[in-house]
Order: sequence, then C-alpha cells, then structure tokens
Amino acid sequence: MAGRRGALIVLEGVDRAGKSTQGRKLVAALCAAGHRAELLRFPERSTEIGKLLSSYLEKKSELEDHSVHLLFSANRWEHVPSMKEKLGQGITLVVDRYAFSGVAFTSAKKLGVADAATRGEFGLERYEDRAFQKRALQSFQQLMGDSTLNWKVVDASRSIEDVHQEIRVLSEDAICNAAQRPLGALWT
Ligand code: 2DT
Ligand code: MG
Repeated sequence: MAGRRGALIVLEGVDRAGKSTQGRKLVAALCAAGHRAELLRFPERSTEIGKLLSSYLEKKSELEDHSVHLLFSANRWEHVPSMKEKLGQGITLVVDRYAFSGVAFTSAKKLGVADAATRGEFGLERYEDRAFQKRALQSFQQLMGDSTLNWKVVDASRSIEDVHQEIRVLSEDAICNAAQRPLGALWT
C-alpha cells in the first residue's frame, strides 16, 4: 500500500533489563507475522565514532563528558538517513537504546559527580554499577513524565516469554498507528 511507513520502536531501560533479548525476539516475531522489521542498537560500535565510544565504554580511553555525549548523538545521526529510508519503505525498526539513553546516562553522570569516586566494581564497562544505573533509571522516569512520546512501560521482572508477548502486542499496535501517520522528525 502506498505511503505505509514502518514504526520506530525504541527499547529503553537500564543495563540488564533484557532489551537485547527482547529486541531479537520481537524482530523475529514481527517477521514471522509477515512484517518487515530490522534490529538496530546504539551505540552502534562498528563505525569510526562507534569505535571511539566502544573504547571509552571499555575504559580503554578517556573522553571529556560533553564531548562523549555529542559522540553518542553523532553516532545516532550517522544512521538517521538510512533509518529514514527504511521507515519510508515500510520497514519497522526495533532500536535497542536511542536518544533517551543519551539523556539518562549523561544526566546520571552529572547527578553522580559527588559519589563517583565511591563506586564499586559492579560491571566491566563504564556505567555498570548499581548507583549509576539507579540514577539513570530516575532520569528515564523523568523523561517519561515530560514526554509527549508514546511511552509504554513494560515490567521486565517477568519471564522472557511474558515480557515478549506484551511487547509484541504493543508493537503490532505501534505498526498499525505508524502506517496511518506521516514520518516526522527523528530527534536525536
Ligand atoms: P550497551 O550496553 O547497550 O551497548 O550500551 N549510552 C548509550 C550512553 O551513555 N549514551 C547514549 O546515547 C547511548 C545510546 C548506556 C553501552 C552504554 O552506553 C550508554 C550503556
Ligand atoms: Mg552494556
């Protein structure tokens, strides 16, 4: 059908919420149901900018905070033309993190200057500690309150299959709604 565009479905949440698992399962289920759907993730570590970010996240390099924030944004912008093209062709994009992680993680950093030095060794990568993730979660909650975007909160503490079924139904709705509206700006 002419003009039917794909939906942009963004999975956001703290580390280990299950976004990647759910993203993979969602794309598989949507494709099995006859939709065209593809999985993306940010940071997309394979580009030149993505490699800088990956090295920073692995604590192999240091970058100034504002500068790294802009690199995360640039890493999304470098994919915007191909994302728009795919959405315009009717392909639904399931995205594992997007600009909301950008805001949540940068602001968690700002909130955490005072206790940053007391962080324990929780994970291997930068930001992978309990206190930091808690502040990122608070920031996500603030973003959801302010936003006019179509947020759906999914309780990720249930089984993979239960969470999947809920996300799948929500996504089918989003695909239906997207097909009826023109493609707007891709803020990032
Ligand atoms: P993954 O573990 O999902 O690869 O993410 N992050 C992500 C930011 O700080 N800013 C951003 O704009 C994005 C997209 C979240 C690695 C870490 O990168 C953080 C966790
Ligand atoms: Mg991670």
